[in-house]
Amino acid sequence: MLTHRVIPCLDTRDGRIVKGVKFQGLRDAGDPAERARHYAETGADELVLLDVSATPEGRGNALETVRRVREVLAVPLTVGGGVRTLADAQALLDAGADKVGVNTAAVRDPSLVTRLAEEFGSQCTVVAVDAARRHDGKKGWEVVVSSGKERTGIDAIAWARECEKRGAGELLLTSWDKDGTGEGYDLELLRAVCSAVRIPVIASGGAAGPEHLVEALEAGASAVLAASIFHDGVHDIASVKEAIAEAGFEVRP
Ligand code: 0VR
Repeated sequence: MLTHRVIPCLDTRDGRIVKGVKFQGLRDAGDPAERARHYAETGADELVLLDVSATPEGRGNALETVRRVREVLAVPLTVGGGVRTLADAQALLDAGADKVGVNTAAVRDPSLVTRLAEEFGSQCTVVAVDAARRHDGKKGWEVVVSSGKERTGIDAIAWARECEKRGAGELLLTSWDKDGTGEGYDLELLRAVCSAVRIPVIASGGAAGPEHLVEALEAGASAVLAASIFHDGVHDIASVKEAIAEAGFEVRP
């Protein structure tokens, strides 16, 4: 049984950590390198750095942020946000990322997943899938892109399967509905995706306490990502890992 990973997420805009609800109302939540060091020292298994700057200027210092976080981090670092080309990915890997996350650009051009996996390897290729429950009573979830601003109508389960087929090494599955709400992960979405693919699925969006992370692992996630609870200091990584171990899951102490 593979060890389950606890992964804090640093959403950053213009070089600062931000946090909102359903990707909106972003408030300042501190300095990326400072928080990264704290998370690494208190047991984070990996870190995700997600640049959500909307403007090219904001994106300008993303590489600098990666370098600063890399300096203080010994655990694997996944970086996403605005990656559109192999060159974008190469720049992030050169700056110190171990894996690159793609989201909107891959939905627009799915061949990007194939090309990233072929060029850098599946282990470097993470596809972030943001999924929202369908409207007007329809069942299932659709893929949302551009920080949740655009509903694509694409079935999220089918998209997850296509990413696996194209060589994605793992999926970072965020529930748009649950993001930042503290209501817990969308467990139905998790169960549906985890039974549709064989590659690792990282649960994301909604965690407010250790019990939520345990539920996500029970739903089949290989790893659990959280932002709000760790940034707000409501729970620390050690207490979350204790709960996961008590629930009978393998976790790095
Ligand atoms: P919580 O643990 O619920 O705070 O959220 C974890 C995870 O959903 C977020 O850190 C991250 O995936 C939210 N993503 C995006 C965004 C946040 C702001 C703007 C855009 C995006 O496009 O994913």
